[in-house]
Amino acid sequence: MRLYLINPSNPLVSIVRVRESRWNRYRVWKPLSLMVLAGLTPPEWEISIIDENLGVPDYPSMPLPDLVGITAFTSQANRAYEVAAYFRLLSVPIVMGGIHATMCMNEVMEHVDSVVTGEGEGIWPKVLEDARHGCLKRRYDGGLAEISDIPPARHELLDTGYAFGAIQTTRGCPLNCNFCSVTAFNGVHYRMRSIGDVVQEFRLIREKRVLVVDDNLVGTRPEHIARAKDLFRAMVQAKLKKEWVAQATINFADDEELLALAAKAGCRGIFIGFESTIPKGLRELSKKFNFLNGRDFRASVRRIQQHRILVVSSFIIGLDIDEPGIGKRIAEAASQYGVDHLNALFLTPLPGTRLWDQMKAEGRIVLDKFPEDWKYYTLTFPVARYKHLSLDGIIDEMLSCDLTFYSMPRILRRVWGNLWGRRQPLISLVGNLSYRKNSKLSCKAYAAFKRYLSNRDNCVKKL
Ligand code: B12
Ligand code: SF4
Repeated sequence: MRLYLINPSNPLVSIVRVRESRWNRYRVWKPLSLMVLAGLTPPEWEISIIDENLGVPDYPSMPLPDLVGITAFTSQANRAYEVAAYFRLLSVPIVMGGIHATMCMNEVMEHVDSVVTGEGEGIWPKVLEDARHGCLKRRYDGGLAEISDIPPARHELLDTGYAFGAIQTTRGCPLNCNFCSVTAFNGVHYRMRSIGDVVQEFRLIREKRVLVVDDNLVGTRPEHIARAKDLFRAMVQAKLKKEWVAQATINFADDEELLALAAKAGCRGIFIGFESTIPKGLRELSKKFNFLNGRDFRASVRRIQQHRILVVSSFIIGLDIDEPGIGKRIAEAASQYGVDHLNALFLTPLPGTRLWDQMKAEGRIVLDKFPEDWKYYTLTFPVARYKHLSLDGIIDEMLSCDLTFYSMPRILRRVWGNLWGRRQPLISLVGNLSYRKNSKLSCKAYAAFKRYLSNRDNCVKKL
């Protein structure tokens, strides 16, 4: 029995020609969900994982599979449906799962034979069994898996073309920000894998560099932090010699021992959602956690950097409190905090989130011709109506934010600081230049986006 597991090309990285430049490999990340599903698949299935982000294969020249499984984030949904349509014409059954299938089950059902909502661990073997007997159901629900049931991912099935391996050590996040799909998918459950399982799985990863995909690596409560320390200690003891990057909340900076252990275990970069520069903004996003106990962001960032860990910050533009000038204000705040990179994104109502419900009720979701419009749900386009910012206004704010933070003098100052602090100056330089180049490319993307809008209905007027 032949199984294709497909990650449809993603509009953000499909422009990356991975085979043309080795630097491009740093922009493509392994689809861990498919490697986990492969780990749950019995040996009678011959599995191929196809990541279209490395290049779309010539499907007609490939042997026909008995089953196709597709994963998709919302922004990949259109391409997922194209792939499904192709295989359906050939009468190959299609199963789709993942975050988009879970949040938009009815839509997905129109395009595939079978939809799996929730996590795959508890249900995928049953789906395969039904597929083998030709009796796939229209819908399966995997719910939330027992954390101990997560098998080691089949890392060896995808071992070329990527700069980073991928692993997951926890699932979910104890916080509940209104724009985030993580809690919508997982509830407020924060589940931690056994340290033994994680260390063992790290050993299966061939890449020296690894993306830890956890939404919140160290959690928020004392027991979460204690477990993170134990994990880092075990990683040091196991002499894994990996260098890794991860996501966490700003409380990562609060515990010196945690930072020292993380650095010793190989942490080289941390992605932190600052989201807004003022408490009112954080309150709007239900992320008050960031400003608890009168936090000093500059001091927090410094404490992390003292362990030679780069800090990538994320901010959101388009909050109800955001007025003209917000782009520059965010760039100035991020510079003042001293972060190494700034990743600014448009406030985007993702399906299934509280923000979606609120914006929908207020009639503010402007790009609402689905599924076509999903391709713009990458957080890099303004898809809604923003309270104080017009379409041109919010795009200008984004450009001003990026061009201010990534001006050459500021880049050189940051890289000099990294050189002085012996904090991966080369990576910092390349990262900064690549963000700078991206912001220039964004101008073209915004122009195309505006053309798309003006070619259909009166979308521009609504924005
Ligand atoms: C790692 C990650 C990335 C990596 C991508 C790695 C990759 N190639 O997959 C990077 C950094 C590149 C990235 C980028 C983006 N991401 Co991201 N990312 C994640 C993160 C943190 C982990 C994903 C992961 O690997 N999880 C581990 C696997 C094992 O879990 P899983 O994918 O849920 O799979 C399980 C089930 O869903 C199910 N399943 C999944 N697929 C299938 C398929 C079948 C057939 C079956 C049966 C079951 C099944 O079984 C699996 C095992 O239980 C998630 C948050 C999250 N917790 O999922 C956000 C998340 C998926 N990202 C999100 C977003 C918004 C983005 C960006 C748009 C943001 C941006 N501008 O940077 C981009 C766009 C990328 C794109 N593809 O279009 C949102 C997506 C929401 C949505 N509705 O689509 C999430 C949920 C985060 C959030 N805060 O809301 N991301
Ligand atoms: S802290 Fe991050 S992962 Fe957790 S709910 Fe907020 S945005 Fe989502």
